[in-house]
Amino acid sequence: AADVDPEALRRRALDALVAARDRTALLTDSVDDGELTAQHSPLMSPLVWDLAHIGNQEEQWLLRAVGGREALRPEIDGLYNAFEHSRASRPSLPLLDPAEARTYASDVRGRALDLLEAAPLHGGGRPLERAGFAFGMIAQHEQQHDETMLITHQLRSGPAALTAPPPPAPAGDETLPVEVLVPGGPFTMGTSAEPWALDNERPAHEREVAAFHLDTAPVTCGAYLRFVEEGGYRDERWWAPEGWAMVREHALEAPLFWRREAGQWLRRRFGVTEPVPDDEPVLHVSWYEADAYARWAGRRLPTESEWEKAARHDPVSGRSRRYPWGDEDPTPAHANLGQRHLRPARSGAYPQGRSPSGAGQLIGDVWEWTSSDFLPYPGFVAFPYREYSQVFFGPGHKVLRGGSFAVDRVACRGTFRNWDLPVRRQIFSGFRTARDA
Ligand code: AVJ
Ligand code: FE
Repeated sequence: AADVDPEALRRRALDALVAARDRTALLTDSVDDGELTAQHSPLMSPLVWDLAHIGNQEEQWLLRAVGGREALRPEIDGLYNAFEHSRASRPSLPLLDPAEARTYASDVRGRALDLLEAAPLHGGGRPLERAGFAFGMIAQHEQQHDETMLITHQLRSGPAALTAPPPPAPAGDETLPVEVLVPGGPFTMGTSAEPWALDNERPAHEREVAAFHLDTAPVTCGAYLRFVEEGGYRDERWWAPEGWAMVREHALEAPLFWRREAGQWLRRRFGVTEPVPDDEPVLHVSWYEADAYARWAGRRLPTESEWEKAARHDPVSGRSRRYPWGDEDPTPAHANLGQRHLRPARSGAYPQGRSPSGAGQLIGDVWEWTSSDFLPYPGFVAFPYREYSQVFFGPGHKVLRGGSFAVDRVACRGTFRNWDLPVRRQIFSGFRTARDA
């Protein structure tokens, strides 16, 4: 499945780095300098922090670790270390200004591309360099911050700075079953083969998963609205204790960015207020809200292993695919990825992206909360740094799967794991529900 030819890998790395930088430019050139340095939400960094942090990570891993170069600006490392300063405190740091941040990031990039041109990219060598891993990791890192910056765009007030065409409509007059059956038995979870898989996706290992039913599509705004209107946010029965405390403390009554006006539910989406669409996956719900909805519906969230089995297991061959549709990299016909659209597609879209079980939209559209805590797989080894995954393992973080419309394909695959606090709602999060067979 994976390219091993060094020239193909070099091209793949170059394309991924260029695509990430084009997207970073779109996100940071679409607002003025005042907006780049402003704090749009205490939950987020100023955009100019993400920009220089992208350059700083690239410098540390490509120029210094791979290339053995001296630091270009050693004095700024601390400013852009996410563990030294909280997001809320970042605007008061002596950050590079927008022009300096752009110059720094492009200076680093020029040197990184020189390194890529000369990199051996063979199968041997140091693990960081094997199959261009460091280049792939840095492209994924930049794309992850591009998603973070898109969240900041969603949180900012004022008129829209970004526009995009709507995603494709569902295929014709097809009526999909509400749920699909995933047969019981073992499957291979995680990967040891995917060259740019991050440490937490490794290694491949066998898991036993009993038969279960899974929603064909993510839960829609229309379905979620019934939970809202039938008093879901006022009934303690549906909520985990911490979730109920969150609902009471913040007087929650609907997903983030929704409001009710003159008997109609509206939502704000990238600077535009519009009616809540009925058949689009619900977005901006916390794990607690997803968990409460599932209980109200008489169902539950899928476990992370269930999600991955539904997305990857091929019952004919018995092997796990890279994606629901097979091993082929995502194209625009498979999934809503890469910020090509600024919203999830309606339920039933992307028929070419379905899994063998018939589940759709597992990749792209909305991140899907699972019931599982973020934990290491058996045989996990932190690589190349403990702060990517290891320091987050434990019951405090819940796993999200599948990627959203805001995730680039380089950072999305059947094995990819994301995680966040169960109270988070500004992320592009939705969910689907399951039940035992
Ligand atoms: C994997 C999305 C949780 O954004 O906090 C970026 C990715 N790690 N820089 C995050 C990450 C370091 C991470 N998530
Ligand atoms: Fe980062």
